[in-house]
Formats: sequence, structure tokens, C-alpha cells
Amino acid sequence: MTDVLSGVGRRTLVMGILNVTPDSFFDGGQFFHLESALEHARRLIREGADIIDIGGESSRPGAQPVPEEEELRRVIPVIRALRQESSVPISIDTYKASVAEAALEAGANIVNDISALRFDSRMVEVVARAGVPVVLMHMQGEPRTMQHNPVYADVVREIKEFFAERIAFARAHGIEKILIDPGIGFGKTVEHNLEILRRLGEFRELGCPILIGVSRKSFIGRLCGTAENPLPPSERLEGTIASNVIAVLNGAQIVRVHDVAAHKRALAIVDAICYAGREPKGGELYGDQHKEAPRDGREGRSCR
Ligand code: 9MG
Repeated sequence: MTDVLSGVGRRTLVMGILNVTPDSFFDGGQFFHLESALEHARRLIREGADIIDIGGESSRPGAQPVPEEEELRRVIPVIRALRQESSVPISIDTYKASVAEAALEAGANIVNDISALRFDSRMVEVVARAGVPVVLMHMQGEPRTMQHNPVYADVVREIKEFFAERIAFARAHGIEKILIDPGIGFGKTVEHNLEILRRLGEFRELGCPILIGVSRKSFIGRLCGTAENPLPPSERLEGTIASNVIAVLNGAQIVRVHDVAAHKRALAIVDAICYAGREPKGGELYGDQHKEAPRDGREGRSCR
């Protein structure tokens, strides 16, 4: 497999979520066993997923860490079996170096690290040695406590500063393929999430492809219901698609979602309008990360 993200900058890529966990907020327990996990992966692939993101530890607010051996036990057989039957790019959702290492060995091609290489000092070496793309996600705090009163003076400015430091760190260790993700819901209030989505274009100045993960998250439940009586995760599809369309218009190139088929349809329209006859710009493609970024980070896609 040469470049697992060769579509970046040419159309919006869809990353399908496969949680091999008993406790994820939307699908926890559904794909906990090997056969049900594989069945779900096959469904995501049939529906057109460009990448399958496989995780063995829930990162929902309040989640407790999972021991390394248990995380390995959950994800490695799924990755190994999926790789046997499909060439789909697989991303491993973990912040543990040993899990990433074993996952890459089993056939994963991308590391999705919600800690942006901060929680395990060995992770940067594992990614650099493998030469694979890494997703650097922003999070204030840690999953167990991150929603306890998150505070920012300027949420977008602070996340940009965080990325500038993390990108420099990764590059200094020899990592070239870097995606950034502002981490919707990770130490953010509803207002923080909305401001990030509204000003997502400002992250383009950093010159790395942008990944966004809003799928069925709690801010959608609050906005479509109330703070006291939020809409449950099972009823958040429309809000998810609306959020992702805005994110794509504002510069997101990969969307991480539970519902691949619905997003492929919505994005067929968005991409036909926004990507038509358009050459990728610097910062949108792999290998272009060091070239000139778009002039103004506030500008959205060329469809404006
Ligand atoms: C694992 N995980 C849960 N939410 C996520 C998000 O928004 N982005 C990324 N990269 N990973 C996430």
C-alpha cells in the first residue's frame, strides 16, 4: 500500500469508526466480539469508508483507562483478521506506544493519537520508525476529567499554538505525514465546539490536512434538545451531518463518523460543489505540508 491518504485534497475522506469496547457512548458493546467487529468493518467498507479507525479504549468523558494487555486483546485480532481480507487503510485509535506498535505490525497504516504524542513518550519513535501518518488531536486534560469546566481565553488561538508545538515536535523526530484534529468534545464546552467549527479554516495556516470528529457527540444532543434533556446519541445523525458539512466547507478533509453510508451521500453533493475542477493547494496533500499554506486561514473552500 503506497499512500493510504492519496485522496486527501481531491475529495472528502470518510473514516468509519469501529469501537471494540464495552462502553463507548454510542456503540459500546455492539462490536466487542471478533465476529461482530469484523461484520461491522465489512459493512463500513461496503458503504464506502476510506479508512477504518479501530479503537479498544473508550475516550468518552469520564472513561477509565484500559490496561494495555486488555486493549491489545481487543484490537489486534480484529486488525489482523481485517487485513487478511481487505486492503482498506486501517487506523489504530490509541495513545499507547505498545498498542500502536502491535497494531502496525498486524496491518494498521495510520496512528490516531488523541493525546497528540503526549501520553506515552515512546509513541513518537514508534510512529517515526514506521513512517506512517499520525493524527495529532487536541485535548485539554484527560478523558476522565476533561469536561470538568474547560477554560480558554481564545479556544482557536490556543489550539493553534498547541498544534504548532506538536507539529514541530513530531517533525523534529522525523515524522512527515501529520494530520491535525481540534478534538471536538475533548475538554470543550458546547460554545468552544461551535467556535472551533465556525473558525476551522484558521487551522489551515498550519499546513496539515484537517480531520474532524463530531459524530453523534453531546453538543449535538444539547443543541437539538436541551442541556437538561439532550437528544440521545441514537437520534443525532442529522445534527452530525450538518456539523460535518460545515466542517468540510471550512476546510476539513477527513470526517470521522459512525454512519458511513449517510455521509457518503451527503458528501457526494458537497464534494461535487466544492471540489469540482479544483487542484489541491499546499497543505492539503501529503508531501505538500512544507509548501506554502493558503494565504488566509479564514478563507473556506473554493466554493465560496
Ligand atoms: C477516538 N476519537 C474519539 N473522538 C475523536 C475525534 O474527534 N478525533 C479523533 N481523531 N479521534 C477521536
